[in-house]
Amino acid sequence: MEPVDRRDFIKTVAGNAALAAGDGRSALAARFGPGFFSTWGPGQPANERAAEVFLAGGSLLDSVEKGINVPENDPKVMSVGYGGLPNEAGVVELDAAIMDGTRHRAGAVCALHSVKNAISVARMVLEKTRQTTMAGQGALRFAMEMGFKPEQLLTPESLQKWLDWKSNPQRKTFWLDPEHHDTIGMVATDGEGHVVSGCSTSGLAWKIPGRVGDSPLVGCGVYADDSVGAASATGDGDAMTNYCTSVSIVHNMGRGASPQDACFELLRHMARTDAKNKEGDICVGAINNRGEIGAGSMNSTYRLKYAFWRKGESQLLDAKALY
Ligand code: SD4
Repeated sequence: MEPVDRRDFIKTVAGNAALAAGDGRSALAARFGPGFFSTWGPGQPANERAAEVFLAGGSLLDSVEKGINVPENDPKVMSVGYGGLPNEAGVVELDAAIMDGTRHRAGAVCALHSVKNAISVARMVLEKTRQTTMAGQGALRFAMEMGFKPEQLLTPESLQKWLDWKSNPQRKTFWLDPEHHDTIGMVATDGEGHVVSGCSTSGLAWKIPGRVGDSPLVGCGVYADDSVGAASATGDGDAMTNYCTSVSIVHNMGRGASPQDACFELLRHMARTDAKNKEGDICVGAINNRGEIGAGSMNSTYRLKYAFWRKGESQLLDAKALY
């Protein structure tokens, strides 16, 4: 499928088609090629890193994990990892999950503090345990056991923003800031029918401590099934969790919808069941096991930008909005 909208097309070269096609994988891979889709602007360097890892022979899971590490490590991305805006109490609490469409299994961490690469801790949950989701202090303890080092995730900038918020008597105790929606949701295929979904976020700025959003929840922020495809979501996790967005989109695709139609079907369902959702910050993206992609925003006020990498072409595009 062609990307849904070519306005704001930004093209950078991060390899070339020959590289993608000539990496020794199957003829099918050469035809469709691997594809990496990520939410928001910081998704573009994340895709490029994921593609680099993949083309160097890494697994799709490695590629998605390493790609997501890019915004996690970037202090300028204020809703993921290091430099992410903190909760009400000034603590950066991270949510992340990664799902393998072949094993139909995920690893996830919720409300993890002091470790910036939440997606890598989630990957360890997937690879080293028989559990799926770990939260809070237990997740931190697990991360320490896995060799992650604790560090301060507040940067001078995010600390200052929190102090400004804290000292404002009119402050909202819980709010969505469209400026700071950079949560990375990445869906990817190897071009041979394997799909992975990953998501990492510091969640909503100034959230109530302990709050868990949609990002680390299997079926909400991530879902991947090699027999169909993969999906992810970004925006108001409290609204989206109630609709199990990612699994709904994958099931829509399973019933024959294109990734684009599958995203819009979910958005329409949310709008039908609760009219307030029409004004909601709700964005989704999907890829099927043939490498076709789709992306949708509920409305044009909060419109998703998404990054897509295929055959050495790295693009940043606007998703279509339903309203
Ligand atoms: C959350 N869905 O914690 C996340 C926030 C997000 O872009 O996606 N921001 O609700």
